[in-house]
Amino acid sequence: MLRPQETPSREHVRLDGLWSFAFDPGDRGRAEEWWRGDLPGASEMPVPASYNDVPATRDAHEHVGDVWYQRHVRVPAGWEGRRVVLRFDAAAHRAVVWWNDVEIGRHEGGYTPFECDVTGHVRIGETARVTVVVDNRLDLTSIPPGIVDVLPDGRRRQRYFHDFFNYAGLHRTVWLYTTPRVYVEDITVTTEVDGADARVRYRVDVAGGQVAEVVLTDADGTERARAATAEGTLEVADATLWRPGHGHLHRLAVRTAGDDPDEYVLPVGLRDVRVDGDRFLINGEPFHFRGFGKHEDNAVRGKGHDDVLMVHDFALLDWIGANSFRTSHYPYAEEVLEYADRHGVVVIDETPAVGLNFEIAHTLVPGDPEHIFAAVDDATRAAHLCAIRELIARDKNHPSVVMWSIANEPDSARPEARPYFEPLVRAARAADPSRPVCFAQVQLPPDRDVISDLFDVICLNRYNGWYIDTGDLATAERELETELREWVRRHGRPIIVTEYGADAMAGVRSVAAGTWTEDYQVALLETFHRVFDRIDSVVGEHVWNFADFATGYGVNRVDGNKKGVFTRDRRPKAAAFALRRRWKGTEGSAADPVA
Ligand code: GCB
Repeated sequence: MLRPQETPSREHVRLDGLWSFAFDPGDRGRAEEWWRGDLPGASEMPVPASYNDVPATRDAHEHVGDVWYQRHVRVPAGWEGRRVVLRFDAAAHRAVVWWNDVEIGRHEGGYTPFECDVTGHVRIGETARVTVVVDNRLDLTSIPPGIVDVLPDGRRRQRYFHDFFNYAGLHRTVWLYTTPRVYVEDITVTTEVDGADARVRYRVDVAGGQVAEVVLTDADGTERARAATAEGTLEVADATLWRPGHGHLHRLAVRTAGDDPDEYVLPVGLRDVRVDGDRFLINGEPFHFRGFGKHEDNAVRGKGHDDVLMVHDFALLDWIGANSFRTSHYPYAEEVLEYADRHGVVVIDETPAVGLNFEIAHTLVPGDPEHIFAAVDDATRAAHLCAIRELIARDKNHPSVVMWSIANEPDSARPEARPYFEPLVRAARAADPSRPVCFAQVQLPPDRDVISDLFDVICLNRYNGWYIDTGDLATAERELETELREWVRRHGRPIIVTEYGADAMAGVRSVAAGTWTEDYQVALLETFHRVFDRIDSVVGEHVWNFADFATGYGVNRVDGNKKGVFTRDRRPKAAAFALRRRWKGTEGSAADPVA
């Protein structure tokens, strides 16, 4: 799915800003058809943002159910005769959209975009009313799954099996954009590197017409290859490659035939990715992942995309010497991937399939099913499949994305996990044969896991010294090493430790390095690093987490999860300097933090 852009044939208007907004705790809106007029009792709500923490009430923070957004839109006069599209980059988690009185689209899945073609509804020059209802409920058919309890007093309470707050709303940009009637619907590129040369295989889908030309240029605008077919291979001799740390981008300009041609320009990074034995290769060279599992999370705006925070986070990744991150536990805003493309940051791109596991959450589920796969059904599977396909459809052309993670910590000990995951892995490979596929595995030894052999890379989330052998790093070190060696012996594939870490309250220090201190966090990370450095097959270390983040309430959470090496407002803890020392070889010092 192509992201809106401005070209000679395309224009767009961002519908960000303050929208009219109403909570609907009594579920009246759909019955009373609120889209037909002004929202009753409306307040104002910024877009993009999570709505939860903006109004400063507990009810807003904990709202479960529908909320309504509305605004008026004027379609520019110059768009007469064009195709007009309303696009939502994200609506968490289910949305229905109306253009004046007419329903124009609905979508499920809170982290991928959807579009509504409004060409037939638009009257140029008139002002239209756009209304969106967004439902944040997670149930056993949604990805991620959850359960909504209805309490004796009639209130709803949302439970889920993952460890981050269920922020909701219009988290990303809303666009109104135009194309010609014959338009470039999609472009798919895969790239291969062959010594100094590169190859771009491309396919262009044109709605209602033909491709006129496809031109590949270098970053400085020099033409490198050209074709006039919808599908083909472009050879680039002596190519400047996209590589980690060097986000060199070519441009693939596509033009359709006819007297009203559409033009679209896709950034393309020439690189390839391969797993060979226990190595992860980018352009044929072994790559070692250094970085984090992150979250889209910040004070007040929740999961609302924010360029300021994004650029700052990338600056901190650079400062600390990270070369990669995982979009735990859902697809991030496309701006993030585009930034990673431009700056050579490597990404493991994850679906929102987090919490397919009752063993971790230890929660009571209605009907008392024995395990998650006894509780989910075909609808859940379909939602998971859809989440995989939508992720790949959106992100397939980003050179920064080197691997798909199709789930985080599912219950991979259950025999039922295998028939559940087999078709999903097949679907991911069918949607993109060019990238490895993985999932992040919860603390289970190789003899208890029934699905890891289906995947290309062994990705392990490990909490030795924290949830296991709490406070005992000597035992943690021994057991981690024993377990990793067993993975190497059984699977012989590359291993990335996709999570390891300890909660640390910023400012709590101790010479005894007890749990929750900054000192224990440093000691735990160093323990893991000693083990990694003794095992060649470990090709990646992603600390959990980049920054502290909001979670639901819990007796082991103090105002959220504190495993960040930065605080929620991005101040470094001691661990940040320790990581910088390891990853950059520079003495990180508080007195000289930007050196
Ligand atoms: C995990 C999860 C992550 C949690 C983390 C923790 O294994 O993948 O979502 O936040 O542990 O801190 O408990």
